[in-house]
Amino acid sequence: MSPELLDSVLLQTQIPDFQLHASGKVRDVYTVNDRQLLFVATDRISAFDYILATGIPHKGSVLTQISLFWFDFLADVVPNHLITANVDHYPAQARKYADQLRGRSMLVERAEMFPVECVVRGYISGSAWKEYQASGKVCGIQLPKGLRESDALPEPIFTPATKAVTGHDENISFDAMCDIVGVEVASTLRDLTLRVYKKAAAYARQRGIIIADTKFEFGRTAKGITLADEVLTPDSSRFWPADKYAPGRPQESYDKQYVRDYLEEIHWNKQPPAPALPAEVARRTSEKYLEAYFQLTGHKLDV
Ligand code: Q0Q
Repeated sequence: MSPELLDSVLLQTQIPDFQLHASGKVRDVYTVNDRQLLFVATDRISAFDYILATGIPHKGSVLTQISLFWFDFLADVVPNHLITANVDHYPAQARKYADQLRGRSMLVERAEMFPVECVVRGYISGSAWKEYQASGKVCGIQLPKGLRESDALPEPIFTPATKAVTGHDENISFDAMCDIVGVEVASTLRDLTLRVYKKAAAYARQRGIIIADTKFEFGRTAKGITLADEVLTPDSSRFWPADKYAPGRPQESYDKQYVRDYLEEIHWNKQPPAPALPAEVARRTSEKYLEAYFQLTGHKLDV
């Protein structure tokens, strides 16, 4: 990988003017004022719940631009928390950090976040597959017998989760969700989650990408129940290349397969410290993210 490309990788944000509001594996959220937050997507990549030592060039920009695409595409279904992603329109104190923010950040409206992950599944995979094998159900929902791993479900299902202290999502039943947010909000979140997923998944499928499942976060703002966080990115969803789809086994990841294959190759024990990646694996993974953006939107990302 060229030195310039390596230099363009952002692993750690440095925005001392603002207090860090939250930090995830890939994204950092800063408090701008009592009404606004600044979301910055770094180029960090995680595998098996560990952040790897090597960043992926342009990953944060691709994830941010994919969220922006979906916010616009879904605006007729649900309001969202985006104020602007144009750094020139950020508050002056934020514009100082344009070199860390351009293309990979969003100024968003602060919302009262609901403490539930709104997960929707069009295909059975991951933790849902394990739950189905054990009980024939997922989140208390009885599924047809005889499903194979990665099979499409007869209808997408809403499978909410809460974030356990370990940071792992814990699947809960709809009734348990009602106990947390109330029946009316739970019903509205389920309805919105399913409508948003169906519209997005149908579009993505036409573009050759299966969105097998995804996770939405909602909050309450003056606009009412509002779609927040990142939306339908390869980090918050399972993206499968449609032309390689074959039920009965786990599917290749659209974006992380090179990384997973490499970690298998070196027999990483999935314990810290997470390994670095060869430059070639980072470069090819970067290309997959740029390809995902092009395949979804029909536009090449200007990087
Ligand atoms: C908010 N998060 C998630 C997170 C670490 C994202 C805070 N509009 C909002 C949002 C949003 N989105 C949040 N709070 C108030 N208003 C979302 C869990 C955590 C990194 C990225 N944290």
